[in-house]
Amino acid sequence: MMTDKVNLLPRDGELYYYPNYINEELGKTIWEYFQDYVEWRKDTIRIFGKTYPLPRLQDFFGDEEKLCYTYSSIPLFAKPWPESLLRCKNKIEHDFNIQFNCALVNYYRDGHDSNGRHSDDEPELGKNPILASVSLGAERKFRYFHKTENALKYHIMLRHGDLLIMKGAMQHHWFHEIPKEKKVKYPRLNITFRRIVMDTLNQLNLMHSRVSLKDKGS
Ligand SMILES: O=C(O)CCC(=O)C(=O)O
Repeated sequence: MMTDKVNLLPRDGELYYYPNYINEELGKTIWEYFQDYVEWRKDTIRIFGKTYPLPRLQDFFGDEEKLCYTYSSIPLFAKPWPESLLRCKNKIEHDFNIQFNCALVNYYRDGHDSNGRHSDDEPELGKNPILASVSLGAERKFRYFHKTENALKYHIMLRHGDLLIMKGAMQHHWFHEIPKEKKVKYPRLNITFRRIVMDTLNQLNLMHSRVSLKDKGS
């Protein structure tokens, strides 16, 4: 299925677009689950020494609680999969022959919410991570920029049911973002399925515990 698509990146990575990939029934089930969801995390970010609420709601789900994903210095421990996300994960795994063990869910309440320029290059995702990103709800702009070639900047409009697959060296060489679009009045849900490499996570945890033992003078 992946081979019949054109790579949207001219170089240094791979990005594939599957419009309308999620069927009406599955999209509706996921959407309704998160409309009633009240356990969103209340995370903050620090910009130039000041603390602000994250400009979106988010939560993190996965195969086991010890899966921890550290994103913008925020440690996220996995909650158990809601049934609808598991169905969605199984479908993508089957269609693309890939395996995921967790997903970050972002909820953009309206066009004032956003996701700043970043790449998903955390060490626990391994060297060239594959991410499957599902969009539901309001249409929003997904911008992507090459990290060193300023002329290489593009965008794609993501609509209800669309899927993006990011892979290869994309996270090393490209940033992506969801900019604010103040005219957007409706919410949007985004789910990025990921695979945390357990060996790397264990090594990172070991390093962290050594550092904190040193801090305590042990
Ligand atoms: O909302 C999106 O489409 C992008 C989400 C994203 O960049 C992320 O979760 O890292």
